[in-house]
Parts: sequence; structure tokens; C-alpha cells
Amino acid sequence: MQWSYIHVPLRYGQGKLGVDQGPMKLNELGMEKLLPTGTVKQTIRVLPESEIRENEEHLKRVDGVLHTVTELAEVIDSEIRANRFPLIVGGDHSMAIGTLAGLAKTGPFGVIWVDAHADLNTGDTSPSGNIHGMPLAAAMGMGDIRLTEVGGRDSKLSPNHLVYIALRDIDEGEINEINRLGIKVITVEEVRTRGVDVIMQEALSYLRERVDRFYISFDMDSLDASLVPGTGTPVDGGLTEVEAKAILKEAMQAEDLIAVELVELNPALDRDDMTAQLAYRLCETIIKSKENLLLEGETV
Ligand code: HAR
Ligand code: MN
Ligand code: MN
Ligand code: MN
Repeated sequence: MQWSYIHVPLRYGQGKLGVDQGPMKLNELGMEKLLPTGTVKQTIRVLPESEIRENEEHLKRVDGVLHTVTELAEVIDSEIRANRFPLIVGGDHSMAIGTLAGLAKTGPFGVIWVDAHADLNTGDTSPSGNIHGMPLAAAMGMGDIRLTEVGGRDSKLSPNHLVYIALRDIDEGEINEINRLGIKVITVEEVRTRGVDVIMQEALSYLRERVDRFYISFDMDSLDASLVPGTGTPVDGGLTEVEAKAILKEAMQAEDLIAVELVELNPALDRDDMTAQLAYRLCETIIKSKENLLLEGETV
């Protein structure tokens, strides 16, 4: 299958400078060489700062986010219809509003969300007003209508089509929603005690009982804070590199995986490019696993 490599240099979903440089940084490190020949490459447009007008307390820089995710939703939809496999790199996690809306245009799908955070806030529950903490709520039809209506009125994602992995920094409003909606959560502790194979098989069977395709969204802050200085909101107690690669490898080898997303690499906050290099190695695992270039047991 042909790959579709999509840059989303978006930073308006949060307040720190530099996360928009994530995609270019990966290219500098040699992404172009990793991508199979014939890969279609594109960059989603982002409004210049001078055109940002909205800075609502509860929905910061919403016009900047909307501009990019609206375009991303259309691009994702057309790439899926063209039977290509999107690798989407960001950029902050608000971009997933576009990814989720784009995928929903061709029918139901499951989501594996690998993240320290639940990204399930609305403008009302968010402690920060940062939209990168809201994409899953928006996809489920919760929160401000401008976010929930990206890519059409209908809800894009059902709560029981979602599995979280590595969640550990959750706001009160999000905890209430996770419990109320009965969303499946796999903690880092479970990854460690039960093993990646077991939890991934469980996550995949859970989704396969409900949907026939899924995508994986990987937030760099799912990794332990000590490994990722170059992300906006690092959290202790996260995944090791080996665990992250094993999760990605298992997802990538699933025939019903339809897209993969890697977000929240912020080169401006990084230390000696360590987070960028790690993100690059994850991309190597992503690409080689799908292309079956990894030997059994190898995780790059
Ligand atoms: N939950 C907090 C908020 O909504 C922090 C969110 C940080 N989000 C990300 N994405 N880095 O997972 O403001
Ligand atoms: Mn996130
Ligand atoms: Mn996060
Ligand atoms: Mn630690």
C-alpha cells in the first residue's frame, strides 16, 4: 500500500512555541530516506500568527486550530479514499480533531490513543483552555459546536471505540467522563505487568468486536518524562522506548490499521535533540513494521 506522509505544523492548540517545528525536525533527521518510494507528501496549511484573532479564555486560538483541522479532515478523507496509508506528524494534538473527522467520513473506526493525557476536556472542563486537551471530546460531539462540527455535524467517534494506553495525568472532568462513558483504559503499570503483547491483543480484540478498522494516535508525552524533554507537557511514570516501539510495532502489523499519527514533538524545548531522535526512531519502527522490514523480535 502506498504511504501518505502528512506534515501538520500546528501549534495553536497549546501555548508553547516550537511544536510547529516537529515535522521539519524529523525531515532534517532523515525521514525522507525512511519513507518508501512513491510516498505522497504534503503539508497542511497553518494560519500565520498575525491572522489569529480569537483568544477566548476557554478555547485559545480557536480560529487557528479550526483553519488547519478543517483542511486536515479533507486531506485525510481523500487519502483514505485513494487507498493510501497516512502517517501524520505534528504539531500539537489538537490536530487530531481533523484526523478523527477525516476518518469518520468513510464510516466507523476504532482509536488507540497512546498518551499521558486523556484529551477529553471541553472548554468548560479544561484547566488551561488549550485545545490540544480536547480532540477526543470534540470527536465524540462534546463541547463547543465549532470544534464538534469540523467535518460535519455527526459525532465522529463512539466512546466504546476508544482504548487509552499510558494515561496518567487526567483532569477531574475527564475522570468523570471516562467513568460515565465506560472508556477502556490501559495503564503503564498494566503494560509492564502484563506485557505489551497481552495488552495489545486485548486492545485489538476489544476494538475488533466493535469496528472493522482503527487508527493509532501517539503522543510523545506517553513516554516517560526523562526521555522526552522536547515535548510540551512531560509526565513522569511513562513508557520506555522499548515499550513504545513494541506497541507501535504490534499496531503497525495489524491489517486493519488505517492510519498512524505522531504528535507533540517540540524541538525548541529539546535537549541535544534527544526527543527528536527518539521520535525519529519511533517513525523508523512505524515504517519498517508495516513494510515487514523488521526481523522477529527486533524493534529497531
Ligand atoms: N489536560 C490538560 C489540559 O487539558 C493538559 C493537556 C496536555 N495535553 C497534551 N496532549 N499534551 O495530550 O489542559
Ligand atoms: Mn495528547
Ligand atoms: Mn499528552
Ligand atoms: Mn521518571
